[in-house]
Amino acid sequence: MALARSIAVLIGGVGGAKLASGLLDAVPAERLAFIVNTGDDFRHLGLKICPDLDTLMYTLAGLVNPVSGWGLKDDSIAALDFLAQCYQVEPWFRLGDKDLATHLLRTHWLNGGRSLTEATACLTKRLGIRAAIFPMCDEELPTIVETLADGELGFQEYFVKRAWQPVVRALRYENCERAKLSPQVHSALVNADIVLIAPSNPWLSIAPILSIPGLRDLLSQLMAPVVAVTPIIAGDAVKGPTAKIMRELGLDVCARTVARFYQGIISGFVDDIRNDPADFADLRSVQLNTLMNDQADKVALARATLDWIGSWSA
Ligand code: FO1
Repeated sequence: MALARSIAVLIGGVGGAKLASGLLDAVPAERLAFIVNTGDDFRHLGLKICPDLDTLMYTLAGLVNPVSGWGLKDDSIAALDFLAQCYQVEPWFRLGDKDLATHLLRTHWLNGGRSLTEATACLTKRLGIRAAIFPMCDEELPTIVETLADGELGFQEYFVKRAWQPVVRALRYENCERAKLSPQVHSALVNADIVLIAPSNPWLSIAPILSIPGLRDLLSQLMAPVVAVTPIIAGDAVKGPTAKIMRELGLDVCARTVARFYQGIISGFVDDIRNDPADFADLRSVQLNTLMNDQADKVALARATLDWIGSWSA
């Protein structure tokens, strides 16, 4: 029965968190382990900010801002306004007042010697989240965006400050050769009955995770099905720069390109019903509604994906 299986999910930002929310309604929380991109992390005003970890934490805790998909609902920006008005600090990265509490506590714990894995476990426990949330690694592994006209940009400078407008020439996952697979991530993967790759941006959110030495090999050797869900629907991304980046990297904006990107590590691919039926070579594939407009869509996609994978062994 699909519902009793252990599921590990490689995941990035807002798009991935939607599927995570569906999975939480479809599977007992204790069976879920999320392995989260930290390539977007940075230090800002002395605080350690982990956007993808926080987006997932807030989503699973039912606290996320439903409009933006990141940050907290019912938050204010009095601190940011005061910084701008009194201290002339440009408020380009919107940190809400309540959200600041998370960054303060995490930074305090990291400064006190806890690892990011430990700090994340403490935060999630206190937020009442029963699913496991692991940063992809404990080392800092910042994504660097090489742009055509503006040189190298840090991820948030590219994504937020420059509103992902600079043309991308290449992406680098700095320090990746020094990153280590944590025991928690290793154990979540080897004990999973199913590994999912969320419909997150493959180049910005999933590639940093895959750049950790040993992770690709581990995934390719697992007996469990490894299944990716398309982030491309009808030639475009639902939100964010996935399609734009694909074009800038000279790639065809279609689900097959994404499946090819995961070649060697996935055994199945969930395509969208709106996409032209494609030949995914030796991969198992299915077309489902991957557009998640509301909670019912999220749960339906989670259930249909797990049922489809469950049917492989029937
Ligand atoms: N995204 C924005 O587009 N603008 C922001 O000002 C912004 C602030 C922010 C603060 C905390 C946080 O956890 C996330 C925040 N994000 C913001 C989202 C985030 O930077 C991106 O969505 C991800 O890094 C991409 O996955």
